[in-house]
Amino acid sequence: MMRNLFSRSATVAALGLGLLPAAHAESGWAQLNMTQGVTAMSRQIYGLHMLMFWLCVGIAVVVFGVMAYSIFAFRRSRGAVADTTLVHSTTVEIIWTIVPIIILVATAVPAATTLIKTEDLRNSQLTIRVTGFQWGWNYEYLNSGVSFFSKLARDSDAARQLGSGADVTAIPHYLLEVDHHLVVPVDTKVRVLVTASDVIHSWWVPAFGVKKDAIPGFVNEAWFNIDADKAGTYRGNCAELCGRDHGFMPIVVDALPKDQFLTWLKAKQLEQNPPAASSAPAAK
Ligand SMILES: [Cu+2]
Repeated sequence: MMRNLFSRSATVAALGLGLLPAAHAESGWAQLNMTQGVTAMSRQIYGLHMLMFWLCVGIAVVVFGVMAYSIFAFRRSRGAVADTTLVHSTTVEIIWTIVPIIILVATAVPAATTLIKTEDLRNSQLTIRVTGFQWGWNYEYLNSGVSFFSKLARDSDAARQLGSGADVTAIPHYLLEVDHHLVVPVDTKVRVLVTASDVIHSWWVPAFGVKKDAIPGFVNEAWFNIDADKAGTYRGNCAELCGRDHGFMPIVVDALPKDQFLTWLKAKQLEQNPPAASSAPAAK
């Protein structure tokens, strides 16, 4: 079980929320943990999370261990008398000030390093503008003339209506499917410019280690670079309480090998900008 918790499995745990088909989901205790994701960055974030987790476990074991031992071994029924030698002891106060400072500084270093890396948008190879709205997402591939809306899939939308009587377990990826998937290449540094057109939303794809607020009037930036061998479909959600239908604006990303992505992009360009209206070369 514990081994599962740290398995290097490439699939996405999705926090046990069933964000992926059962065949790809983590099993056992791993479902309770944060996902390791499919990017180097998400794994670094996971590593940081585990470091902090074990540090907290260590501190908890020591603190509660000493506490439990003291309560048991020095109980009143055994005639224990309170020891006052450590009351207002300068030495003790210095120690319990210094030790937490050391722990905080020691954890601040990896935390700051990781945070800075998540903000390093240099050398990105593809930029997509993500605009949240009530209730969906708009994706625009900058400088390519391709943009589209992505909204909750029709079968999910119909089933969620009050009194629909639909068997939601029969709907694949209920509330986690959209009509138009975002398509990105693997092994490419993809920059997302995240904004919103009405209220605050948040673009969250756990497998990419990306959760960025989409704020009207602001453009936030994030990036991800999916492992070359991790092509697949990844799911996320709006992570900001944005109103009535907050729970109904999922995110679905298809990660394709580079050549397939370029083929998709070309087809999309032709579809959205027919040759008559643009200088795009005709499809072979
Ligand atoms: Cu939202």
